[in-house]
Amino acid sequence: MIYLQAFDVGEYGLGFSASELRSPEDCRGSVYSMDMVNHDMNGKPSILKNTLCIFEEDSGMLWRKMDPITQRVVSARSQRLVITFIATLSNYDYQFKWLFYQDASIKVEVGLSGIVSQNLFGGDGYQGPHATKILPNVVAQNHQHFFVARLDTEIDGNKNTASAVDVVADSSTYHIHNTLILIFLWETNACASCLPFIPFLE
Ligand SMILES: [Cu+2]
Repeated sequence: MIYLQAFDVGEYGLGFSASELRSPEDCRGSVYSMDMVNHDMNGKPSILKNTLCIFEEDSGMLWRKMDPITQRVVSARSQRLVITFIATLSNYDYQFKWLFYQDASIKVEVGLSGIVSQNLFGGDGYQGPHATKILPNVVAQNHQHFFVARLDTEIDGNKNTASAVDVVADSSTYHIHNTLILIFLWETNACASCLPFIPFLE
């Protein structure tokens, strides 16, 4: 196989690289472990033993309220459901966690740990902005990792509407950017800008 670029997920195969999970280091508490069904390089199904685990864990405070008059406090902890697997790709272990909360929010966490990616460097060695020299002829190149997830939830069927709520300045003249609830008819409508005061791109 020829690797054109270091697309870890697409070229190495994230599913192929799933590693067996071990409790309690990888998954804590009351753990439900599962095998994953994957496919091999020829498209044939293969079983990856004990590579997916499901468990619950504390995730901070769900809500709290103190009555200022009576000084009574009522609070509740949040439990989140974790579905996780770990893929070992060369020098890294990637942990993927899908997190389901009691307030109906869903999050994805991706974590990497391991050792730095290294290259040999000839001559007198490297001194420059593109890598860190870690031994006389060995460098760890500077690079980034990007993770992109696309959610197609289909909760309760396909008649759902995706929307976002944003707080914008009031104005006497109507403008789309003053709308508090934005309905997304197309995926591109959901693009958001990181710049302040420009809540959504059209
Ligand atoms: Cu890397």
